[in-house]
Amino acid sequence: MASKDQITLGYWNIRGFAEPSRLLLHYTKTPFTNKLYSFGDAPDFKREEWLKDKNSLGLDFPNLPYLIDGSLKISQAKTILTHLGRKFKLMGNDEAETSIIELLIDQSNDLRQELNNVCYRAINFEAVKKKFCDETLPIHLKLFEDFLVRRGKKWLISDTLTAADFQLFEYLDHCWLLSNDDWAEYPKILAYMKAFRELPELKKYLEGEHAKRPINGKMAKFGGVAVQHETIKKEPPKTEESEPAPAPAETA
Ligand SMILES: N[C@@H](CCC(=O)N[C@@H](CS)C(=O)NCC(=O)O)C(=O)O
Repeated sequence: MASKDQITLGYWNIRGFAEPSRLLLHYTKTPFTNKLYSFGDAPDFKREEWLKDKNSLGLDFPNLPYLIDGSLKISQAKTILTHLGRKFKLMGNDEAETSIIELLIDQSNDLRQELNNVCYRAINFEAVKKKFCDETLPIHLKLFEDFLVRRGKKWLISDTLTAADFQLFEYLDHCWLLSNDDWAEYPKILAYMKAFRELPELKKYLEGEHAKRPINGKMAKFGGVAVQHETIKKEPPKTEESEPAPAPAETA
């Protein structure tokens, strides 16, 4: 097995764009150095820790996340994920499957970018969040729900995981944490996320380190501190016996 020194994944001390690759590395039980950079405190959120390293790592395009895999040094989150996908044979069994996996990685990335606009760029956060949850998110969820129904597999492509699953799960989870809806209209997605959470290879990581790490930087309007699944408010399914919903968790 490779030593911890073979692979270094560098990123902010958040889930953000690096977590799909971290999940893949944990799933494949790959030892790696999880290099975490911290932001300074408000109001400046200084990036000194990263800036000290930025131009001395030998990256052609210095950015976070980055991956050092032996002599290979790359940035760009999707490139890192597909590199790891190829390395661990998680990019499908033929060209067509690989293309669909890449499509799914791009599609779920689009969703994350929309979420970023809400979390980092919204001026009127509550209004922008409402528009995202009422209009944008349902469009994405319906597309993924229909895809899962059409394919009829346990995971996106087949009954074994591919690189796309690590990213889709992660970015759906970011949206789930923000959303107040129970997603009852998307039963396949709910089953998919539940099955992912229960993967024996990932359960411990998901319930430990992963759950404690915020999804966003601390300057974000949402997700800058870790939000626990158990405490975030979800509208309960509407049944006569429904209990009142718990109080919302404190967020960023
Ligand atoms: N397209 C790049 C975007 C990378 C990016 O925006 N990185 C942010 C964090 S998510 C950053 O702080 N980069 C460090 C820098 O700009 O120096 C990717 O997907 O990896």
